[in-house]
Amino acid sequence: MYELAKKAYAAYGVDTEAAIAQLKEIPVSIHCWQGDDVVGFDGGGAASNGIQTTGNYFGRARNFEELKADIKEAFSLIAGKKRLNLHASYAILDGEDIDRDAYRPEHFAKWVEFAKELGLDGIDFNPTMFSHKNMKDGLSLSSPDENIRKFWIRHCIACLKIAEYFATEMQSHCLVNIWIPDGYKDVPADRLSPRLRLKESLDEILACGYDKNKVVVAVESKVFGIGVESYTVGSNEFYQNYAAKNGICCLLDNGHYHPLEYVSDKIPALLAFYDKVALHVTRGVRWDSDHVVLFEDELKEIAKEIVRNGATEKVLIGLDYFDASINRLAAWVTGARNMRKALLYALLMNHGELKELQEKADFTSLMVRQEEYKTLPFGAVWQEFLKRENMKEDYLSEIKKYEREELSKR
Ligand code: RNT
Ligand code: ZN
Repeated sequence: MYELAKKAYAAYGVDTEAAIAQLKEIPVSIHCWQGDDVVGFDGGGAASNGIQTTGNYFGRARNFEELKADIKEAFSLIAGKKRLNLHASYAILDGEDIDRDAYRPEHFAKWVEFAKELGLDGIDFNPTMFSHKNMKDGLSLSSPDENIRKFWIRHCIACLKIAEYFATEMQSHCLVNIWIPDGYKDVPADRLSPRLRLKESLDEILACGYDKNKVVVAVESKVFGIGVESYTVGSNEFYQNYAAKNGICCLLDNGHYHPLEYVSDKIPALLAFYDKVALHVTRGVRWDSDHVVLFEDELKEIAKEIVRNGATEKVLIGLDYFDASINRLAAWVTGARNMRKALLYALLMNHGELKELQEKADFTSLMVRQEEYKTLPFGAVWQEFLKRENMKEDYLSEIKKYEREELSKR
C-alpha cells in the first residue's frame, strides 16, 4: 500500500520519504494535565477558577507515581519528538509546607529525571493561577488587592526560575505560558483598571531578569469563561499588544476565540511580526470545552499554516485538552496522534504548486487540486510512518490492556 501511495503522491510532486523524515522531527509539547483532570498535586481537589472537567471515568492518576506511569504508557504510543508540558501545580513537595510563590527547581527535579528517562526533547511550563485560595474574587494578576497581586507575581517569577532550570537540564528552551482566568460574570463598571493592573504585573514579572536564551514567555488570551461571561481581563487585543511591545510571544489556544474566528488564520498574521508563535491545540465543541483533538478540517488548516510557511521551528506546538469521561490515555494518544497526522497531511502537499495557482489567480485549478488531496492514499503513508517508528496502528487494545491491569485497581 505504501509503495502505491508513494507513486500517487509523486504524481503531485510530493516526496513521501522526505515528508516522513521531516515529520518525526517536529516537536509536540504534550500536556501532563490530561492524566488527572487538571487536579495537580498541590490543591484541594477538583480544578476550579475557569477550569472545569466533566466526566468521571475510572482510573484518574492520583499522585506523581500514577501520573508518571500513565504518561510513560501514553507516550510509548505516540510517535515523534515529544516535549512534556507541566503546570506549577504538579510540584512534588514531599510534605514541605510552602505555597506556590516559593516553589523551587528542586520541586521539579523528579520530573526532569523522568523527562530524561523518556528521552524527551524538552519541558514546557505554566504558572498555575487557578484552583487556589489566593484567587480572590476570581482575580489573580489583575486583583485590586495588592497582597494577592504580589503573591501571583512572586509565583510567576518562581516559575521563570524553574523554567531556566528545565532549559538548562534538558538543553532546550522552556516555554512559560501565562494564562489567568481573571474576569467578570456581569457587565463591569471598569474595564480599564484591571487591564492596567495586569500590565503592571506582567512588567514586574518580566523585570525579574530571566534568561531569554533559555526561556520563551507567552501570554494566552481568552474570550470568555464559564462564570466570567461578560469580561476577560486578558483579552486577545490586550495580550497581542502587550507581547508586541514587550518582546514576548502570544499563545493561541483554538478554543479561546469566537466560533467563527480561526487560529489557522491567526498564525500567519502573527508570523508576519513575531519570531515565535505558541499554540494550544484543542477542540472546542460550542465553547472552550477542551475535547480531544480529532483529525478535522481546522486542525489540518493549522498544520498547513505551520508547514507551508516553513514555520516548524517558529510555531511552538502544544496540546491542551482534557476529557474525564473516557479513558484518559486513549484521549491523550488520540489527540497527540491526530496533531502529528495533521502535520503529515500538510507535509504531503505540493505547496509550491498551490501557491503558484493562487498567485496566477487560477482559483478553479486551486479548488480542484485541494479537493484531490483529500482522497489521496494518506492512510498508507501514516501507517508507514508508524511502522518505521515501531508503533502499532492499534493503540486501543494496548490501552485496554493497561486499563484492565492498572487503571482498574485505582
Ligand atoms: C484555559 C487555558 C489554559 C489551561 C491550561 C490547563 O482556558 O486554555 O491553557 O487549559 O493551562
Ligand atoms: Zn490553553
